[in-house]
Amino acid sequence: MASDNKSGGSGSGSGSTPTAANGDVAPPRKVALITGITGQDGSYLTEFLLNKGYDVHGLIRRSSNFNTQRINHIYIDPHNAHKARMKLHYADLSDASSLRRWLDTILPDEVYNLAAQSHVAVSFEIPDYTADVVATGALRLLEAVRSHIAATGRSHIRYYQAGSSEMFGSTPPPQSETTPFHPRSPYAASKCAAHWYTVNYREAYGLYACNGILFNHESPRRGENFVTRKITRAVGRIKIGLQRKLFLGNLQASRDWGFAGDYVEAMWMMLQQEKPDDYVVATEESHTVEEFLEVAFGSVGLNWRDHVEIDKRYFRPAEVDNLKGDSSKARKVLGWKPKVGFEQLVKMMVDEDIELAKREKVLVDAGYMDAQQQP
Ligand code: NDP
Ligand code: GDR
Repeated sequence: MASDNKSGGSGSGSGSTPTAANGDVAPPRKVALITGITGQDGSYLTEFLLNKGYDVHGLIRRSSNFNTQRINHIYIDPHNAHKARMKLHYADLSDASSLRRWLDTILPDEVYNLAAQSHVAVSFEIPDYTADVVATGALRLLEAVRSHIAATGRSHIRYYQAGSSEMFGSTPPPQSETTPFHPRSPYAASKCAAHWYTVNYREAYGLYACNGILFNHESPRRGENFVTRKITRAVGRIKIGLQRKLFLGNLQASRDWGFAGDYVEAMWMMLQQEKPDDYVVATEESHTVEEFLEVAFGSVGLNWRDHVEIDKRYFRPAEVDNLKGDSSKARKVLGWKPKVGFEQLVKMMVDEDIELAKREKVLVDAGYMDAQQQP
């Protein structure tokens, strides 16, 4: 995919108007704008919205390597204008002018703010940058939406903010919409700021803006330095003979892990309600990292204790010990519930990573890749 094809594509305006098979003119398609479209959730949300008949515009940031691996399978060259319903544009949450410009060009009906420096441990290393993107970035986008509405009168726009269970931090479970926040990292504190900016824009300007407070959600597309994917990648590579050891930090932390594909549906559901509100999205089941290891290694007949070593480097200056959501409001009001359970999720990830490791092995055996190389 050439980078020239990604940038500068003009927006489709307020949704292109498809013609039905019988010649009738169908209502214009809804238009969604997604920040963080190249991330795990962005890729699932794009698939979900395209299936719902939306035109999807994604903001991507410039990087020295292509960063669109997770959406390449749904990308159609914009020169095929009648077929391409996902379009990509360069922007950055640290660049307010780019956000306003694309809003004015794309004229979205729904805006999903998924972009973030989303790694908790890394946020201790780059706290200033994390706050700029996660907290102030959300404020920049809210302000761009507010000023876009003021200039155009397009007050029907709806905004989704990707909030996190990390905001609860050290407050004990079960955590619901009424549980006090006690963030334990620069990332979590920044997400709290973004949460309150969103509430404030709703109260101050009447913006239709929702906070989704999502607990951990994983998939075969999860970034490889989050613990679940780090484990399933290692299981695949160990099983196929490409790796022997896996170095991890705190195995006693508990997380409420769900499947990302289920969670993006909840984001969309929030924006379809009559009134904007905030919702916790969770499976209501919690497991330790050690339990994840048991199931993941056990699923391919391996004993994790033979392979895992503890490395202090992966411990955090402040840990979040125990997260378990109470998502009764989302279940009642939105009618949402998770479809994929814990064991099914782990198996899905292990199965995909075994296949990936097999492909890597072909490259290693052919001399195209070093076995030690972690792609
Ligand atoms: P990822 O880390 O997979 O994706 C983050 C996305 O943000 C990527 O597309 C990344 O681009 C983009 N991004 C990073 N910095 C910037 C920037 N300065 N400007 C524009 N884009 C940027 O995260 P997930 O998909 O897992 O999560 C989506 C959102 O939900 C995040 O906000 C995350 O904090 C939040 N969240 C995630 C949960 C989870 O369990 N997954 C749970 C709760 C909240 P690039 O591809 O170039 O890196
Ligand atoms: P988390 O996810 O911090 O919950 O944030 P992560 O997978 O990074 O950590 C979960 C738990 O595992 C422990 N852990 C390790 N973590 C990593 N990354 N690497 C290790 O080697 C390791 N060993 C043990 C951690 O200490 C932690 O307790 C994710 C992100 O997606 C956030 O963006 C999101 O907001 C929250 O989930 C909800």
